[in-house]
Amino acid sequence: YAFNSLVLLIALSSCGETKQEEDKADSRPNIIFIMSDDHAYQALSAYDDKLIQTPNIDRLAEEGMLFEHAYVTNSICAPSRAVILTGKHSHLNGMMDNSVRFDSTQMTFPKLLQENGYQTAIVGKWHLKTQPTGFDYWRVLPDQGHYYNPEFRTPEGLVVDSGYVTDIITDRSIQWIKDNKESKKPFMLMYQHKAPHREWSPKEEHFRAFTQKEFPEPATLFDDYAGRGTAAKEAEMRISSHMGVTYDNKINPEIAEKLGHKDFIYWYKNGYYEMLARMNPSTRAAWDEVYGPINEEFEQMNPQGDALTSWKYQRYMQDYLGSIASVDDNVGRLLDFLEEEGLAENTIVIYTSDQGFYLGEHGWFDKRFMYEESFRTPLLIRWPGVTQPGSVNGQLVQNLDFAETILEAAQVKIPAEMQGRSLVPLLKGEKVDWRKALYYHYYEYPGIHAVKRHNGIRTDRYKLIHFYYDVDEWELYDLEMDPQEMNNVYEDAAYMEVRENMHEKLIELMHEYKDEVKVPTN
Ligand code: SGN
Ligand code: CA
Repeated sequence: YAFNSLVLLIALSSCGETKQEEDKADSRPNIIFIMSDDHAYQALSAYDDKLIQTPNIDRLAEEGMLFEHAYVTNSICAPSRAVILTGKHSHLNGMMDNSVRFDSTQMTFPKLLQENGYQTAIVGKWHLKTQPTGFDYWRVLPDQGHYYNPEFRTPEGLVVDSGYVTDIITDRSIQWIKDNKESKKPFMLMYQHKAPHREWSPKEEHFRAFTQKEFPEPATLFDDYAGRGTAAKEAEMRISSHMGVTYDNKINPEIAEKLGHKDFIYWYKNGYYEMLARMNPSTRAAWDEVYGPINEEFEQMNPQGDALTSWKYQRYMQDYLGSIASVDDNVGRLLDFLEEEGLAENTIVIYTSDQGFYLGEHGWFDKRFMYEESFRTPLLIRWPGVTQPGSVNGQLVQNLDFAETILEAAQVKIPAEMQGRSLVPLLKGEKVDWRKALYYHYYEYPGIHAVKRHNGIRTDRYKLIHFYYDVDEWELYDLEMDPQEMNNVYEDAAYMEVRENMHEKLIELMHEYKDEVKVPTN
């Protein structure tokens, strides 16, 4: 049997690659998949320009398509990455939460591209613990990685690159494209940033500008969670009480301790010192110059209560947005490079994030919930000659669709076991019958930030969520009447029909996606 399959393999590969075909350049498009970590659509000016201008990332919207309703399936890092690689929901790819080790023997889209004549690479955030497979080149951050002078995992072992992480990931990506320029194969690069993940550390050239800005507070910064269930009330991701003034807001632990802030007793204190210890002397000097006066002012003002929350929100936004400024600079650098090398025309560029993020909405930071800010994610795709520049798509799409999209664009057969749907028809501007509801399932509980397990569905107008495990609570939102999701209408008599309908749809989708968790019907 082994002998026969070997013969078959030789026969297949020799008929696939005749001498003539080898010489002919492959005209299939190159693909660059850009993903940042925790980049909220509220902080990307193609979506919303009240917080920051991101002119370089916006070019992808101006020259391509912006998806208004792009979502994830499980709003957390490693699970999102596994969904993207496999085109399957978490319960089937096995990566239910951040603690799992990704089964890298399973089928992924990079492996399929590699088998079908693409050169493949991944540079930057990986987070799946096991060694990357399906890549000709890989250089990834261990676990979450660091902002300053970060280590990278490589086939040769751990190495340290000096500089700021977002610049380094870009340099290495550009270098890989240059090194393979002579190849006749098209390439697929996963260019994945650490930024703007917590602890939101900017590059020194962005320290000053962002710390001098003041940002508008979201309407729900002081949400009291009335009108929602236990899950929202018990989540530990409030700016007021779970964000630390040291590690998160960059106040020296000695000052924090003197003023009676409690977060110095947690590991946050060490996180703060570790962050400083990683900086070069010049970065540290720039840091002291800008963050020193912030510390002095904080000590003098000693804000309390709501004033402290407002102060923390400003500090949070200054650093979070400052770290996005480098992502934007570097995306610009990569796009310019593609143009200079004559590669832009035949390269599909995708920009997304592993999930959305709370920028003070509902008083929160972090993600995890099926509420819009973390469920939604930015998605911009530029495909010259195929996608109409400046187009906007309003269909319900999901990161579950990325593998299928990339495979179709690369003219590689989409395996039947993948659960998403290729976005290629949408990118071509074709009118197609599209899905009417999205399925979501989050599992990491008990765990950091204490967001309870939940699953649910979203249609264009309604959202039904079931929180389970140590509770059994349902929430229903009318997104047209209540876009901020402040008011659960599950028990509202006026919504009984909608509620029944949503329950039916949820069960349908669970069957369709083979998710067998036992969910009571109501
Ligand atoms: C770290 C962060 C959390 C964050 C998780 C997951 N804490 O644990 O705030 O939710 O990562 O993020 S930190 O203090 O270490 O920054 S994820 O994007 O990898 O899912
Ligand atoms: Ca993330």
